[in-house]
Amino acid sequence: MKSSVTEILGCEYPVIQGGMAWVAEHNLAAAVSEAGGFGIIGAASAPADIVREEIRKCKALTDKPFGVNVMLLNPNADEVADIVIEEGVRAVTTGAGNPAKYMEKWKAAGVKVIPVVASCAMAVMMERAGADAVVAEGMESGGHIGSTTTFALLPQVVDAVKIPVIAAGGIADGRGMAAAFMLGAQAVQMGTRFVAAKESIVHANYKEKIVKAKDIDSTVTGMSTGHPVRCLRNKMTREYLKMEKEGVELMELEKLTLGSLKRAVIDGDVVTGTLMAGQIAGLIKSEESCSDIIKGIVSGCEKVIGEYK
Ligand code: TUI
Repeated sequence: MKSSVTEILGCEYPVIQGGMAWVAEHNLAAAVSEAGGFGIIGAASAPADIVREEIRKCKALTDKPFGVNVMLLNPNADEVADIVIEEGVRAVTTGAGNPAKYMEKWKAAGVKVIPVVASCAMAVMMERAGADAVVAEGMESGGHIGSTTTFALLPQVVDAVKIPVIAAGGIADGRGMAAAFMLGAQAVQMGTRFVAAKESIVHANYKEKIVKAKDIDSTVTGMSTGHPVRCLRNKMTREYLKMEKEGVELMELEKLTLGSLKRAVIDGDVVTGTLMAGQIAGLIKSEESCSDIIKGIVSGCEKVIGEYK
């Protein structure tokens, strides 16, 4: 299953793994790339030397191309931007900001640049700055989100730019992938589905929360702070939302979330940890290998498109 995006990324299937903080480490990225998708190491807020180590560990596990997600709120983003060049990484995706200041040097080094956008305006800006493709990410996604749904955002971004568009948010099976293609996407990016993958290092408690989640089990914290984050409802989100409603100061709110993603991912603290996940969590019923996930979504997509024809 080829598309303009598999050409850009050098992978077999148009299935990209989201660059999730703490979750998207070398084992997951390598497993996704080995399975024919495109794995991504999430640099998130990691120190730059850790990101370099992660890239090297990933190279040791796979000869296939993989990428790095540069989270633009990371104070180390400048250093990470250079490391991806030094390590010859095939592609970068970016999140939570505008990567324009890195674009020229990434392009000059031959790194493919795929910013994640949540609006047409940002997509157009990124195309003008030289992006090879964009990920149009709907608010169904887990983690830091924009305000438009995938179903509304995707066709508008597809019409706004000439570069390929990758759909993200609310996609976890072949039907979702087929729907994204119908709306003009050239590939899909999935996060939550890969959090629950066998090769994902995420704590079993967190994976269980995703597998047991229902359609309405996610919520969005931080609407008032300008950093909305979608995660599964738990004690932490209840306290956060209560404090947010009361107009508690940002510093107080941040105390609740400091280290809370690591607590969930590594320690399995599903009570006070942040369980970032998308609205599609309710569709995920079991822990599967990356290979089974990718084969399943691709064959499911082909089946749906075949029936449609
Ligand atoms: O980046 C993400 N998802 C993330 S980043 C993250 S780490 C974090 N944790 C807590 C608070 C903030 C970050 C967890 N999940 N997705 C891509 C994405 N990018 N979604 C939305 C955006 C975005 C937002 C604003 C892209 C550009 C943008 O532009 C603002 C500007 O600079 O004009």
